[in-house]
Amino acid sequence: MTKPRILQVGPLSGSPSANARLADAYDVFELWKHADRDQALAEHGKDVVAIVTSATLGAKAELINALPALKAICSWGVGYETIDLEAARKRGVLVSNTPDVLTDCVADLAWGLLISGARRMSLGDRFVRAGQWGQVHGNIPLGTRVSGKKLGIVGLGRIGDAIARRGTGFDMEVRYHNRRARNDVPHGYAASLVELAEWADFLVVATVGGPGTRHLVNQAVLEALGPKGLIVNIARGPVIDEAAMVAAIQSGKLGGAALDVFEHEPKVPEALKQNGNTVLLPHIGSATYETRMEMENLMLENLQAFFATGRVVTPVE
Ligand code: 8YV
Repeated sequence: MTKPRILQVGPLSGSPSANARLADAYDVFELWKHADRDQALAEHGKDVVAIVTSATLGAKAELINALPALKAICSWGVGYETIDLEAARKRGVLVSNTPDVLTDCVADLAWGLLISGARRMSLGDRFVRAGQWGQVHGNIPLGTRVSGKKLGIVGLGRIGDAIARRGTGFDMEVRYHNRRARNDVPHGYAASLVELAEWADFLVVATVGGPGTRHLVNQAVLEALGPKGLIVNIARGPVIDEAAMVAAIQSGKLGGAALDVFEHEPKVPEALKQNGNTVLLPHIGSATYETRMEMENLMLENLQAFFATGRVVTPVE
């Protein structure tokens, strides 16, 4: 039996076995291996029915429109701001992502960042490794208590909910900012993000990315969070105005930042690396063996369901 033809935008290197499983079940056109993309698309793109991509790799209109037989885009990841949904809709192309399976791990990492930032765990780790413990007078600067504090969440969706749930275990009061208030949660709603930041000790960014949320966390929000406040971001880098964040940290108007995502990944501003009040991770929110395996399985299930039934299991709507 001939294998269905798919286009893979790039290697899914953070997935345990996705590349091998795709190659096993499908006739894969490996786009990233071609130096001249346009020529490769013209030559090999005619019978491609589905694209496999990721939140990072995306699928632009130019790619979607270069594939005349395209019917589905199956992405490995929950975020889809890099996929041109409008171009897909116009062509009647289905789009799927991998929601839910990564929620717990991303929420866990948000808490790891929060505690690490507040309790200066990264700084302490660097201090010990540098052999400074016992070599210098004193120790690292005192941290901030976590339990019983005020937790602000920007974007109370699936991941925001999971972060909030963990907050109750730390005896925290939780409030959130969304475009609209939710009537199914016990947490307080702040219509103004500046007001939420003024109130919060810790502000965790868990909203979707894309043009609608770009620089939502701006200078005013960061300064409202204040010299004792900590910003945590496990969502998308561009949600925070990174230049404003660097300036606020450097001037002491913002207490600290614990970040898994950056505005221009993989570039991280030198000023953030040099500052002792930051925790910096390389976008690893979903990067556990279990979650990456579940993301891989769900992406493959979507693809399989599409070829078997013409529908996907977890459509982006
Ligand atoms: C992925 C993510 O690591 O799912 C998402 O939206 O940001 C992460 O889980 C990565 O972006 C996949 O490319």
